[in-house]
Amino acid sequence: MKRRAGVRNAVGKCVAVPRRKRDARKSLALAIFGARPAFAEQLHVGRPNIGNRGRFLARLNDILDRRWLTNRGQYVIELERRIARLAGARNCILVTNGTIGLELLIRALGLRGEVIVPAFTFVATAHALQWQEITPVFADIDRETHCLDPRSVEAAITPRTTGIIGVHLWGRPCAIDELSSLAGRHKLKLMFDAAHAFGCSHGGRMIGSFGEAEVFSFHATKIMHTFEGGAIVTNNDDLAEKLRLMQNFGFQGYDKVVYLGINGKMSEVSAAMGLTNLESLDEVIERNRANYRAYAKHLAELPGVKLFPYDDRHRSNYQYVVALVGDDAPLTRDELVTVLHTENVMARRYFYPGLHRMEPYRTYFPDAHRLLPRTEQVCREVLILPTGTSVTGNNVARICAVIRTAIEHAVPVRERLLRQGPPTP
Ligand code: T4K
Repeated sequence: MKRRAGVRNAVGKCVAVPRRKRDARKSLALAIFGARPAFAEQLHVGRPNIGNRGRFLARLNDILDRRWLTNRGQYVIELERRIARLAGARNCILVTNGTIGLELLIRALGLRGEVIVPAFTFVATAHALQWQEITPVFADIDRETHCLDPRSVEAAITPRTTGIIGVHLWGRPCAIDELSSLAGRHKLKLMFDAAHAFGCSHGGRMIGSFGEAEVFSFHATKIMHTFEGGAIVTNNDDLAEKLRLMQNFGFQGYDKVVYLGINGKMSEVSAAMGLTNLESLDEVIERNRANYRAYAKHLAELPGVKLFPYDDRHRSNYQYVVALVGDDAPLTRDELVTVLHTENVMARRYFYPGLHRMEPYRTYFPDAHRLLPRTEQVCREVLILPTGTSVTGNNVARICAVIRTAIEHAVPVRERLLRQGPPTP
């Protein structure tokens, strides 16, 4: 009896692969078969964008000449002013990094007990709560936006709930209107982790002015960076004043401490990098958009693989190129990651395996996955591909050629990977 031609996909279903492609292993130009890797050097997700080097160095010299290095110097003040304007918020408080920004805001808002967050986010969102002995309660996400599903949030509310942290994942705004009315009805504080969403909008309004406050990350890998850094933006002047004191040990003047505070200040050198990067933000977004379009073109009509869509009603920074490798794809996401890494394309599985499967949350909530079916699904599918100013259109074409070759020759590729042993990631 003739055997069916194909490979088993992620859910064990047989997916057809054309005969011509199944028998082509000898001519396959993939590094897993011994060919030269597609890239001589590793191509990373999150390679920092560097703005005008000359302007940064001039600012650096000025800082050294003036010997004012930190404690809200003129570059920090100037960057705060520009970010507040860009984000459409009255106040901006620059901080050491996004995680400290989240921690400060959580404390300044007086959150305690339980706070609802997605499990599909970077671990800092939950750690910022747990670090302060507040329990993060995981709600499921929407399959289309990868952000909190308001129905799942509502189902997670208990008498101990004091707040909700929405995350604008990949820079795509979460369900801001629904979450706002939910928070209003249940008298909960609503804040946003906007680490990915600098330069993005929700309808006609920039991300930065929603909820009680929003927090950006300016880590080196972000579209706009200050080496390490972050910002809290808010229209609430009292909250801003409190945050400013808390980030500087609680000092009000030289000798008077009025709050329990920490050191969450940004240095002048970081602010100088931020100002320099801000000047080229539009060019960086344009490059990201062009790369996104190139990926969309080159990956079109590939079985089981599609790009996470950005909603045209909102402005986006296109900082993440998110490919979704479905259960119907001839290769799994993890198999593709191994193929790409062998080609020196360091694709990432953000935010696998989901916070509910990481410590300490895995131990605290061993059954959480039962309540998070869409998080589980998306964690299996997401493949982040390199973009940014160090990635050219030719690079994108070559990365996509690797993916296409692997998918179209799934049978020999899988056989080879099985012989090779467990995947690298
Ligand atoms: N909330 C959300 C939703 C977040 O995504 C983040 C951070 C936060 C909160 C917290 O904000 P911060 O406290 O970090 O400001 C990276 C970043 O470290 C992290 O900031 C970011 N999210 C997350 C999505 O990505 P990793 O573990 O992937 O970083 P890493 O060091 O592996 O960098 C990625 C790649 O970038 C590397 O393989 C190489 C390349 N790279 C990296 C650095 C630092 C460079 O080429 N040059 C560099 O200087 O987490």
